Amino acid sequence: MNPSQKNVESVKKPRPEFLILGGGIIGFAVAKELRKTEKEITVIDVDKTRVETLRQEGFNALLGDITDPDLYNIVDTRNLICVAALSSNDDANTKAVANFKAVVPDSVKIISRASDTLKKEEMMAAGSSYVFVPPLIVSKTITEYLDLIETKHIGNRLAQWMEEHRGITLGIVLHDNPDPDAISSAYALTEITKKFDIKADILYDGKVGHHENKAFINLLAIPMIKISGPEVFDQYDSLALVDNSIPSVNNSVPADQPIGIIIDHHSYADLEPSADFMDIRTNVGASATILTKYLQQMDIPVSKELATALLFGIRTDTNDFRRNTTSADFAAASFLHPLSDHDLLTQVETPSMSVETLDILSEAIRNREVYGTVLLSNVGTIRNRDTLPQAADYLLAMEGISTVVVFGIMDDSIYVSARNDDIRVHLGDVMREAFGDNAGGHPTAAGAKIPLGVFSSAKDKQILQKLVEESVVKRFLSAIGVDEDSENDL
Ligand SMILES: [Mn+2]
Repeated sequence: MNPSQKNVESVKKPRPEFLILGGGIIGFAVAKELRKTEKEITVIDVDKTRVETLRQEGFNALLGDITDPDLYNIVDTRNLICVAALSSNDDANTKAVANFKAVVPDSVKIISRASDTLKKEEMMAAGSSYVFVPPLIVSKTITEYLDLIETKHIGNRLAQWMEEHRGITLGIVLHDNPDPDAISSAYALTEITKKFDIKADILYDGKVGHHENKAFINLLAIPMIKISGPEVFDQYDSLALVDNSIPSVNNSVPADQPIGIIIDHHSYADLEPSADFMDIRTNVGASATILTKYLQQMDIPVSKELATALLFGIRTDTNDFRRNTTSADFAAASFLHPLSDHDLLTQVETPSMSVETLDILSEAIRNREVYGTVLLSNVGTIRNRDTLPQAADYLLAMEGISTVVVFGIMDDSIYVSARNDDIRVHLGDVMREAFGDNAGGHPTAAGAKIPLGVFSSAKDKQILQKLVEESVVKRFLSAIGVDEDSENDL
């Protein structure tokens, strides 16, 4: 053997950008994925066979105990960007995190894997800047997929019912004295029935009381038939109940009348709804939200009038997103907003919410970033700073959110508006800590006006937006004590 080839490992240490500690299932998978980006990777594992396998796969692999405090000596750490402790052993990972934290500069990020949230906290305390918990990631992915399957399944079942009843006549019955949610939902259902050559009429009893509701029906020209007596129902092959579920309860349908379709979001104590097809989701704020989902799933074109009607339905039933609002309602509203006729909306409603505020709210919903229970949203350039606190108010109604920060740029300043309903936090103090003398406020409502001076060198508008966003988000999260890496989807 050529003497110069002896001890070749001790002469030339690997100089990784990414150091992976633990070459098991996850370490191996991560290394494989990173290799695609042509990064320098070294994997360290205590198991000889594993190291051998990794080498056969073409990886730089070293034998070593990841809990060894001198481990960093076996690699050249000059190019190091990240150390990832990915073994299946929580305690070993925690030790490795602490060991590396003590020797590498702060610029090197240490991340790790934990089997539960308790271990996650230990690792964070040891110096890990990002800890992932595989069971949580897996369950989240699966739940999202199951959600998708469920909505698809229900959509398919409605389509199937319609297919089986192709060509019939359908009476869509609203509850007595119908409101915009019931009316818009029925309107959406008639659009769906058209696809299946089903001729549907919207039937109602009682009065359309509120002048807003009258304006709504007239402006959108929704055809509705007032029920003249029980014989009306005999004219239809089948009946649907929308925004209500039980024959004879809050409607004039005879109690023993068979029902084809029920779509509703109310619950009825001990009364048991019954129909061929039923979709009752008591966890959403409006029937219009459910119908909007159907339109999306079934690829039914949504006209300006229909979008406007449904949006108005969701808004009135949730009292402008203040009552029983879930992320499904926000998602539906966000889908409908760009399709709807804003002038028409202003004509219909008493201006409890200006079109401008609705624009900003829609933008805020789209751009939201959620960290734990904190929601932040950059709405970009604004024309009226009063729209920010209004948007923040509405977003605070979202499930699981206790603090909202909405911000935007006007003239030469960044305007920040914050709202919260967490009594443990004094928002005014948090805002002052984040933005200094530019901010102030009360425990549950606060604001800031920050001069753009610091960013004025950024000529490009997009770069400016990005800088503002990063700065506001960072400062606020740090002041309120929330980890920036804890971003989640909502
Ligand atoms: Mn309703």
